[in-house]
Amino acid sequence: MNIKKKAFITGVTGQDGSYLAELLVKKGYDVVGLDRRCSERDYWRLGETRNKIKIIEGDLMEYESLRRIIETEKPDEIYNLAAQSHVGSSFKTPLTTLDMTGKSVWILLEIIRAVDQKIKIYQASTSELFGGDPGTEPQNEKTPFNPHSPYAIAKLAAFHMIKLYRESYGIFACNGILFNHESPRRGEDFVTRKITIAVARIKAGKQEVLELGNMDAKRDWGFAGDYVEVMYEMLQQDKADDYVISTGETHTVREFVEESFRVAGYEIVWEGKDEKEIGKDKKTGKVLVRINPEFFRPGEVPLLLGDNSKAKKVLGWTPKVTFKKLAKMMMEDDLEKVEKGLL
Ligand code: NAP
Ligand code: F7E
Repeated sequence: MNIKKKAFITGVTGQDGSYLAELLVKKGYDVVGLDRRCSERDYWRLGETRNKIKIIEGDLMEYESLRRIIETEKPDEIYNLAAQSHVGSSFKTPLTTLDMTGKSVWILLEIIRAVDQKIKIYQASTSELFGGDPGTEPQNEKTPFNPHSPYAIAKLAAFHMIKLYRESYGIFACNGILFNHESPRRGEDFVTRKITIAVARIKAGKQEVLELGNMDAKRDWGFAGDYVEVMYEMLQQDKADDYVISTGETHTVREFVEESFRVAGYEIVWEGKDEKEIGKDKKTGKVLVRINPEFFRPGEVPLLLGDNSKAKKVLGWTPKVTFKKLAKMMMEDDLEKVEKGLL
């Protein structure tokens, strides 16, 4: 008789949580998701999957209630995806970020240690640990860390706690050092989704212009649907370890803007420099993109580019969706949402 495995996902209402829940349900898991109370929740990311999983109210910062959930549900695997995940916001709320993104991992590890050391845990670590110093790319598992934001510092502490509990207590704990990954379910204040929503609204005449911060920043953008597969794979190995997950391609924010407008039928021409830079519609000369210094960050990560050879070799994983396909997928989805009056 096959005994069903059970997974507990924190952050199940977020981008990655929704794709992971879908994947694990397909694989025959019982899935339990943690959901913090909010004033209105429509579970739009989860869609049909909402009815196939169990949602339990709780909060990352509540030791006792998290412990009760884990003692009662007895999961085989925990996927810790919940966090204050916005780098820009972490400069505005550094202490909350330290708690939600860093300390919460201590809490979970302590619960595993107390309740059942056989529970495996996946930690949503990040390429932000590298800080993107020029000359260190492509970044892999051996690249030195140099975090440049309260978010990255909190994630760095979490990274080391995972490693420490693995090495000290033998807990099956893995860090997935994931580079940026996006999708039509991406939060609206991350740059890719902010761009695709704005382009779709501009095309529909609902918005005049797209305002951005640093367009020179380079990111290695992949698709969230591809990346959740590798979270699962990490926990199925004989040995717990840490892996860089990336596409191996890097592009500027400006290139993502150009590509998104291209999918929507525009060609953007650039004029001016730094804060004066503008993007115009080649056909009409209308300004569609400009810089708003409000979106600059006190600390920036200029260039991320990942070397995923270890994940390829050990986990047999390769990303299916790369830059152009990703921009097209997101752009087409937001064009449709705007057409339906959803944005
Ligand atoms: P996301 O869409 O922002 O989702 C974050 C999730 O965490 C949401 O479900 C959120 O709940 C939940 N959460 C936040 N604080 C909580 C609390 N105190 N108690 C319970 N739940 C809480 O993030 P994502 O893009 O899916 O990323 C998933 C994880 O991977 C995050 O840890 C992120 O830092 C990390 N990561 C992401 C990327 C990327 O490019 N996407 C790359 C590397 C690492 P609400 O719905 O209530 O807000
Ligand atoms: O910014 C620049 C910004 O907020 C990307 C998170 O999932 O990936 C994500 O962090 C770049 C930065 O993502 C705007 O300055 C310009 O250089 O989309 P983002 P992020 O900071 O890279 C990592 C791997 C994570 O772990 C995080 O959880 O774009 N940028 N103008 C802008 N960014 C935003 N958000 N808004 C702008 O208007």
